[in-house]
Amino acid sequence: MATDQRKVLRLLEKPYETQKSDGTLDIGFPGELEVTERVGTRPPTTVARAQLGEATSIPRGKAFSLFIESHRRAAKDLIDAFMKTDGLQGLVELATRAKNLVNESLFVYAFSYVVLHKKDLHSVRLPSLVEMFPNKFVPQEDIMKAQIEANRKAPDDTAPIVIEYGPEFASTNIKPEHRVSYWREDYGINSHHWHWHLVYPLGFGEAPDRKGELFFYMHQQMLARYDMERLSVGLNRTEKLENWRVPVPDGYFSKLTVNNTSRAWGTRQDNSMLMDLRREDIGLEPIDITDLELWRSRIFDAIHQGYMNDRNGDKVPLSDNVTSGKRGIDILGDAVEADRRLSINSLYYGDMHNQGHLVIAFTHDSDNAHKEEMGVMGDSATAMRDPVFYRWHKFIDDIFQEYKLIQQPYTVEELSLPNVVLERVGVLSKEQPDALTTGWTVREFEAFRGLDFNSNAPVNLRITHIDHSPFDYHLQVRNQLQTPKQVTVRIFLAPKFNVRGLEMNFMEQRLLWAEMDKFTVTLKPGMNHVVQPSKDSSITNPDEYTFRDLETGPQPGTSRREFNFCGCGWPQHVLLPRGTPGGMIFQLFVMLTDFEKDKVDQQGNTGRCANAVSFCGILDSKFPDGRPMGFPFDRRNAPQFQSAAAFAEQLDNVNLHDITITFVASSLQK
Ligand code: CUO
Repeated sequence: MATDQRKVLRLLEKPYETQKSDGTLDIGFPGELEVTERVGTRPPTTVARAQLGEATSIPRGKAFSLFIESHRRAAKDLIDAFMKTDGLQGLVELATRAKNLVNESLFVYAFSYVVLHKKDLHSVRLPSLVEMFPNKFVPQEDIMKAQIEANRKAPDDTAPIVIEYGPEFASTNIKPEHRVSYWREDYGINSHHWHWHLVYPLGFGEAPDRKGELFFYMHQQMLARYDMERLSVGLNRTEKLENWRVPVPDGYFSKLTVNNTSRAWGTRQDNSMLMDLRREDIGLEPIDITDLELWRSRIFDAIHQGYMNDRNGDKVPLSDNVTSGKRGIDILGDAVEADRRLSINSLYYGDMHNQGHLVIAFTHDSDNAHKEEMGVMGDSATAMRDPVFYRWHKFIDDIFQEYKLIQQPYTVEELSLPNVVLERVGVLSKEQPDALTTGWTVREFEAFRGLDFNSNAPVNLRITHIDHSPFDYHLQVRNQLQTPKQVTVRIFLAPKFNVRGLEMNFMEQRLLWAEMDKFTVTLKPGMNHVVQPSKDSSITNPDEYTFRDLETGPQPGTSRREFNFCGCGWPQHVLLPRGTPGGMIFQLFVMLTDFEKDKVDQQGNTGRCANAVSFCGILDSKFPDGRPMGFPFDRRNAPQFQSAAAFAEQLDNVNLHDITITFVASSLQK
């Protein structure tokens, strides 16, 4: 591994330890704002308060939250300081000093952002978040046990200490919601969510293309997948959290810590009330439940009136049928999330989604009477563990759906593709047609780089998680033209039956369709057999890179897709819903569209971080599909399409096919 890369990666290790470099850097105590020290043979330098701006305003050891405006300003200032440095050497020097001064989670977030965006660092890949912050994934009790074992070890005993973590440790199964805790607490799902909010930051950096729309779509797709998982274990679909004046039935106890020692995340008892929030101690403006209600009402007014009011009082129409400028869903996404920099009028439409996260994260101590830390809903690396995350986001999604349902249904012309017939589709796994398998598997991470144990023995984290056997999609397509034809293949999956065992009409099934893959293929005249491996999905990452992977470097034969890995992307191991032990029937919906109409003009395209484009876009480039995200399920159906089956019956370019997913309640034989 190149020395430069090693220096950068070192800064992401041991986040809670005061940084020492080659034994010559002794930076004083955490929190010191002006320090003078010697780095190797270089002359003493000073980190001035002004250089880091507001970055030092968040105390070390406390939670850092992207949902808090003042924390976002701190992130912006730290990122600006890092981006302004001259060359790699300058960055490493400043970051080494800043690491001891700023909040640990803020540091890793800001430094990771810089790794993705600074030109000198394009060859550096980020290691797994699990290895940087094991405490955000594994209960404190298990980390403490490992610490005790490390303390007892003889200095020459270098046998690894293993921390086991898996679905059976997470909860009791007494409450129905616990049936899906293995999914909510999955390391890959939570680290994807952290990376997504790193790639799509609020309030700084160049605004990515269609950011508001992707905020809507990526979160809607995670809800679709969560509901598929719920149906797999016999639970109803997620109910939106829309009445904020009644108790929230499900509590949550993460058992995780904010730092590596004893500072616990806040917990939420069952049947807690949401309260007006008064936490000036962490830099929050006061928030009332009434504020949320007022913003909601203004946003719904805007949707029903068909326009939003900007700061000058001008009407900005909301429509998805735009030929230039932003689609309505994009404007709405920026206003609801809310990105104050991009919101059409943040004073009027407020900060709905972010403030909701915070109100929920502080139900247990809304006025700092107990001096408690926020709950996991405050951190994008942990929020998806809590059942209320999905109920809150279901409410947020409901706003977007209210808008989507007043858009004109797609016409037959928009949906069809003349002269191309999708004759057959199916999947093949281990030579079994249309029968897929899920089960448990084990992955090991090196945890010692994220922990501050004083031990010579490595500490490994052994996580049991859901996975599936790989499979291929097979498509039989007839191109009736005399010339080759480039098409976009769109593959979705949804359960065939609802929780009562009945087949669903289009509207009931609409929000359950999960995108599985989207790719471009050139059809030769006549019959074509298209094969696409599941591991190449447009939403997933290859397995996360660990520190060890990065040290050993890319393996021979590393694909372009793996090379492009930047952290954001749905984990490959949860690509499939779990299914049932007896085999659960799902429907595969495959649609071909005209690439000429879908394609997007990319200028100055770097093509970086392009492995999970449907969820994460391409870094510094346009979103590569010109259709509204979620097409064709983002709108209500035209009268002639009462079900997904009606699409397949009436359109030659669509095919619907039943497949079975069987959950083997044991180790998966891949
Ligand atoms: Cu991803 Cu609410 O946006 O967490």
